[in-house]
Amino acid sequence: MIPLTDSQVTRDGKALILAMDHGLEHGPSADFGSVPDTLNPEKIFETATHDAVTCLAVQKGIAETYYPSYDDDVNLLAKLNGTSNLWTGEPYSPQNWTVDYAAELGADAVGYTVYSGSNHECDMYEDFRDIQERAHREYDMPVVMWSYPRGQGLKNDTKESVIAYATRIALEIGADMAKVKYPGTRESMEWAVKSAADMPVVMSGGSKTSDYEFLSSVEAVMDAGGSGLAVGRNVWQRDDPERILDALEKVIFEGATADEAL
Ligand code: FBP
Repeated sequence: MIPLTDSQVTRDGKALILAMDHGLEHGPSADFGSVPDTLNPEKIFETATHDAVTCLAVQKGIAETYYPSYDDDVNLLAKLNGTSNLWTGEPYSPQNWTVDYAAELGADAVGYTVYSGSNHECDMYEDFRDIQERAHREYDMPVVMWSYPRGQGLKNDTKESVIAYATRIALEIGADMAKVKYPGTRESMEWAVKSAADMPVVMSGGSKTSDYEFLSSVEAVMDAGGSGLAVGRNVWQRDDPERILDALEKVIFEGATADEAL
């Protein structure tokens, strides 16, 4: 495991990863319809220059075109795989670019989604093995796993035992950080963090909620020993992303409560 206590993915061992791969994962109408300005990736890169953001997770086409103008101000997390929701089979997320190409574009870290529990689990573990070994051996580059158990055999993909399993899988197959869905309570998150031993765990933002509800879940994650957040819609679907980033900075890096941060 590559220690992330002081890296370009984290600040003081904590992370606020801004994610913007939703155009691929969900399509523009689903996530950008209410905020059409954000269709232009430039807008997200501007948002990612906020001090609170430790790195920006994007797909290859976006990194190739927009990252060169921001490489001094933004750390790049290359999200190497991704799938559209036009795919209706068992969950699978194909690799769209290589570790080598991500490194060439200046990536500081790579990200990979693994759907444990899917009928394609074996293929995804093999894909993950190759990228993890290449990232570690050749580039000393951390690998963040979007660890999302899902598939036809899984009824509830956010229950405590599933999220703890998700963090443990990430640890055991070699991730340096796991990004998991919030299991709903501080106690459940604590179990997920413990299950990951020394590997940092961050919460996945999810669909947009109220300021208070969102910040309270981030507060609970930090109280549970989590290392921060990887978030998309709960930041850039807001009218004022700066304001929520100011508040997140207080909760994640300064230990404030949701009430104090607001
Ligand atoms: P959000 O904070 O908007 O949920 O983004 C995090 C993320 O993991 C994105 O990287 C990805 O596009 C999306 O969630 C996938 O969500 P799902 O697979 O649940 O539809």
